Amino acid sequence: MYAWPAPNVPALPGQGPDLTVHDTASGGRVTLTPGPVARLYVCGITPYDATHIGHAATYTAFDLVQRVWLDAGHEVHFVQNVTDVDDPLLERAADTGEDWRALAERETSLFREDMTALRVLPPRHYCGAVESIPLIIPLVERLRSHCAAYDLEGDVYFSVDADRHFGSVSGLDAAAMRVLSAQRGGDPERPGKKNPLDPLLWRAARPGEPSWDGGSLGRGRPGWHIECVAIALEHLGMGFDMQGGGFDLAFPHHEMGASHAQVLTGDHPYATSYVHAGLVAYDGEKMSKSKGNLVFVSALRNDGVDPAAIRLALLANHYRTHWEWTDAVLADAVARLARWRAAVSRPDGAPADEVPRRIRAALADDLDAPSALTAVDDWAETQLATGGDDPGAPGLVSRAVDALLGVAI
Ligand code: 5CA
Ligand code: ZN
Repeated sequence: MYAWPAPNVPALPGQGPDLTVHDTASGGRVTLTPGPVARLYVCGITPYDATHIGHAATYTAFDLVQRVWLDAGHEVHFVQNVTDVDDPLLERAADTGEDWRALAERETSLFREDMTALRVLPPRHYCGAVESIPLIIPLVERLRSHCAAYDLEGDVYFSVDADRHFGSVSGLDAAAMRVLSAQRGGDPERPGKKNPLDPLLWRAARPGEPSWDGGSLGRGRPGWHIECVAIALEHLGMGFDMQGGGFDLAFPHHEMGASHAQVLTGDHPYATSYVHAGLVAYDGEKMSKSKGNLVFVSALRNDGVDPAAIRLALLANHYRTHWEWTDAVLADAVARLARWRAAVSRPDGAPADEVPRRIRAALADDLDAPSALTAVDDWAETQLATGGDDPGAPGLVSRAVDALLGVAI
């Protein structure tokens, strides 16, 4: 499916350093050294509700990855999915009486508008689960022929024991995995499974549910993890540079995805790094569609909030922390944006050569956006207090903030 329009990324003098990130699989920091083309997969939304601030924070974090890589001289091949058929989407459609396709299309459109407003660079390939079914079916068939999949009452399950690297993404023990599996879309209690953790690859058609012809698999619909694997292998191949998503995707989603791909290809690892963003809370609880404690990007925009201020509010929190959205977080960002705009609109300029250097160093250091914002704050403070005699400085700051932080001032 189509993605959304790309914002302009201004060119900056010089080149930034390579990115060091916290990798969930190794449990420590890794400096990534992509080839000329850096390959990034970031899991997309399940479109049964519009973009909330938690989604926006996660996609903004991975947008920084793209910007750091571009600034370091790489081309970026970025791929994202849309889980446009899955249990939560079908449940929501059934609850409200809406056609599930209409719901998915509407919320995906709204997501595109929100990403455009937030100046998130679009993926090169934006792929729906439904349109990817022809890619998914042969993978499930191959897993079956490798004896890594088995049938249970018409459904097809992946056997986690087929992958000797299973567990290497999350590093969790079986008991912890079992708890998370039950909370995050798995069915560890279902009788007849070889291992309670085994995830669905293909779900046989049920009355009232959409289904597709799966060839030897029979009619049904795809499981969640194989969807992302099919899309990532098709467009990126094994050993891509980063698999990204929110913290809640580390297990089971990214663990299972890695296992599917490793068994399918006989290769390891699926991705060179697994990077997870912290979860944003609101009213004391993780912001989530199922809890309903949501602040929507589109609602803020409709209230007249400048999307650049929303983006600054997200960047003021380090991507790995779990933080809480409050009115004060937004008010601080609105004030900061006004200060920065006032500073760059003065005709003269305080020396600014340090600004791109400091932003680059902060972002390359595990995407430390809060420190990058401080670098701009420091310049804006001097600029507003005393100004200077470098007429090129405001332009340089504004281009650096746009190119590296995605904020147009
Ligand atoms: N479609 C799947 C991924 S293939 C999915 O998880 N969709 S989602 O709509 O539930 O979430 C989309 C992304 O937003 C995921 O990376 C998820 O981890 C992230 N996310 C969801 N809630 C929050 C939150 N409160 N804070 C930060 N990120 C969140
Ligand atoms: Zn995914």
